[in-house]
Amino acid sequence: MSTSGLLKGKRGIIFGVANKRSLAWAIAQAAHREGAEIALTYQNERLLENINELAPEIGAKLVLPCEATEEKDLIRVFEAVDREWGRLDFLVHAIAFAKKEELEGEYLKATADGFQLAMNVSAYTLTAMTRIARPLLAKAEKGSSVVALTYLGGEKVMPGYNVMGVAKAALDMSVRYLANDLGAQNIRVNAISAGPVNTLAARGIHGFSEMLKHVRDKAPLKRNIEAQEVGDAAAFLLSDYARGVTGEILHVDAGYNTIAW
Ligand code: 0WE
Repeated sequence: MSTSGLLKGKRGIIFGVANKRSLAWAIAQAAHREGAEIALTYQNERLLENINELAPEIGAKLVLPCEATEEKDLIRVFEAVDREWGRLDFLVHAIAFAKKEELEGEYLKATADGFQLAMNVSAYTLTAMTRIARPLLAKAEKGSSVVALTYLGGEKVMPGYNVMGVAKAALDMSVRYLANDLGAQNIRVNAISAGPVNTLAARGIHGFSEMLKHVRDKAPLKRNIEAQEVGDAAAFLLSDYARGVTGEILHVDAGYNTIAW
């Protein structure tokens, strides 16, 4: 049940829950705790089993398949939301993909195909889904909130992040341009730049444990972050407490982004 109820009476959709370690799931749990009603999407049959286990934990009744790069899927999802709710108070984008071979070695070796795939999945989908959701987001009486997940590798060079870094740079600028387009309708658009967390998205990434240790040693808070801290920050951005915040990249990274050495 809701304790402080930051999101009481709000209805939102979250894209990108793959399993219980997903940052999207931490956001879903925080939003549920704060009293929101939540819809979830899952990418494919492979992830349906996970979602079917997780959705009941947060009382999510609307659980929809969605390949976010397919406009017809996005249209179908927001038609379903329109039928069920007739409006949308928030939308969370927690989707990224690059080919594994693009996430190691030199950026220079990026192929056109690999570059375009990372850009399309990790950056363009935010613009596409926000455009399609716009009429629903505009119906929220106290304004609505879009939150995306980004990473420091889109601001500064991180070895191996490569095409994902270029895609996150595009995502960050998309957040600002979308915020500017939608501000007049009281639709806010922000991103959370999370520090590294051991999720499915981090699995098999070369040198990831060393990176966790480096951040733990160097970050002002002298520790790594937990998924729950991303969930709590998202709850703020999705809430009316953040009503004056848009086009912002909020770093939830134990302060790591502020240090040069
Ligand atoms: O955004 C990310 C990773 C997103 C991601 C992860 C994978 C792994 C499996 C995108 N595509 C794929 N493709 C796969 O096949 N992060 C912020 C986590 C991450 O990824 C890195 C990092 C960090 C941190 C890659 C290289 C260096 C650091």
